[in-house]
Amino acid sequence: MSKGKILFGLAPTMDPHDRFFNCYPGSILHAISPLVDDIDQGKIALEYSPALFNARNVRETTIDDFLGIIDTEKPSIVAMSSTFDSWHVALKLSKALRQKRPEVVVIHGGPYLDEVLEPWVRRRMPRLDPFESEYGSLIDFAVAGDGEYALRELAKDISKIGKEETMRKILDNGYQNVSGRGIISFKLGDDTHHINFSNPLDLNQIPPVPRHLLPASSMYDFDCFKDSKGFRLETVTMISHRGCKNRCVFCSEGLPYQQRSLEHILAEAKKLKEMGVKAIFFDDSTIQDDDNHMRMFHELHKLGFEMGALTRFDMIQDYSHVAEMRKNGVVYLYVAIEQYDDGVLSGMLKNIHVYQIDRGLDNLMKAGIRVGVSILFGLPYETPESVKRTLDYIRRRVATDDIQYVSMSLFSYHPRTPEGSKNSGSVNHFDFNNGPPNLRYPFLGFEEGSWYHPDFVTEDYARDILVQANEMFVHRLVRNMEMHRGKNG
Ligand code: B12
Ligand code: SF4
Repeated sequence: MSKGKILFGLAPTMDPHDRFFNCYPGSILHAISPLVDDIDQGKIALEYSPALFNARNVRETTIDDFLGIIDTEKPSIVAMSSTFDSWHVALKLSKALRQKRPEVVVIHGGPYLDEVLEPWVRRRMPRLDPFESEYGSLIDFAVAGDGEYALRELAKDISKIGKEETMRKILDNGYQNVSGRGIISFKLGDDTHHINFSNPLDLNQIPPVPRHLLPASSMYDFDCFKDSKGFRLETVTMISHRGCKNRCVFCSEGLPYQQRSLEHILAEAKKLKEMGVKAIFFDDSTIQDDDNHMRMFHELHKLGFEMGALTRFDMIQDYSHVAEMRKNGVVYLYVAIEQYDDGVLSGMLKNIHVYQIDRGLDNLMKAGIRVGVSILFGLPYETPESVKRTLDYIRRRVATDDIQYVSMSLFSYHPRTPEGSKNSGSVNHFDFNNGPPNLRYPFLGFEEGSWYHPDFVTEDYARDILVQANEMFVHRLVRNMEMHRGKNG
């Protein structure tokens, strides 16, 4: 009997615009790393397709392209990740797959599916429910939460005992020892089951993400690391921990916080060096959440890497700390301003004040660290003054070259955030059932602009901000990334 084959993918977003720097499909690569490692070591009688389905944005040909890969690769299992609006696309892809090859077992996971599987979301937005569509079950298994070991067990069992026996095994408590915390959902007969697993997950046991599934060109997606001649450096992203110790009201990240050891990170970095990687961007929400961050920068710099990371302004108040980061190879930091207004910052529970934004930016300038910032409009507590103050502030700091990149978002409701879940009772108001309601100008001039915003964020309101931002700092907006491309970008 021939071995089964698994195809991995990240469902593309419906937003047609450029992305901030890269398209690294982090979620799916993290989720599959133990499975790929076991397959590589011959521990699981399954092969994986070398073709990762990772289209940047939805196009007219997306479904055909996907089915084309299915025809060529003939997988027996498809494992797919969804971030944000891509869940709507994921459902369409699954439906097309069901119609063409109903025997293929479909497993889904990812940050947006976690939101869709919230019980109140399933109740209120039935069209998002993958198990109860008008075409029946569009997928076979959904995994919310930590995906890596649940996915490995699912793939192993499905290829060995088949889909239905795997479902029965899960119902018979066969998955109680799976590492990590999450929920496996599936439909057997007429009943949909949601089975919890909750065990420690040791990040230091997880093999490095299988970057060999990415094309070499993905290393040239980062504009913030360039050599002296303006060529982009070979760059990858990494994470040093998971979760965020803060709880801003609009954001879906949060606890539990988990940490990788320095040894585990360095072991991965040494392999990256052998692959010719020269720069690392840390995707962690706030790099200083990791108590070991400075030692990590130091050791990675000794290996020859340049680095960039995400941080918060309250974490860069001490100049000697910022200067030490620079000395240890940090050349770029991405920091959220959101709005340059204490009232708005307090409303979103950001725990940051404008004087910290000033001091933090000054410290970065003095230390010689390049800066990207994010700004966020459409918040329920913003005022015309706070919007103007924010745009003026960015204009001033762009003019003096203090800020290189500006990512401009519209506040969007996400079901799992404190602000999003407040709306759990207001039926039809935020009807995520129907996909992005604002897939058009001017909303698409913003990150997450196509999604659900408060009512006052009308077309005129968004256009006014977009026009001003374009007049003031068009060349720095990441939505206009084409203007920034390095020589080999
Ligand atoms: C890298 C990244 C990207 C990359 C790649 C996308 C991706 N998902 O990999 C790019 C740059 C393309 C991107 C774009 C966007 N992103 Co993004 N991104 C991230 C980031 C920084 C890291 C993702 C990651 O590697 N996490 C680490 C892994 C370990 O965690 P994880 O992603 O949750 O994956 C685990 C589980 O979800 C599960 N799992 C994941 N996939 C699968 C698949 C299967 C089959 C199974 C079983 C399990 C499983 O297992 C994994 C391991 O435990 C996160 C923030 C963060 N720190 O997580 C935001 C984040 C995922 N992005 C977010 C958003 C909003 C966006 C954009 C809308 C931004 C924009 N305006 O353009 C777009 C949308 C893209 C799309 N496809 O729809 C939000 C998602 C909110 C939500 N709940 O949906 C996040 C959480 C950031 C935030 N707090 O706002 N992003
Ligand atoms: S916005 Fe940033 S600091 Fe706030 S909770 Fe989200 S990841 Fe953490």
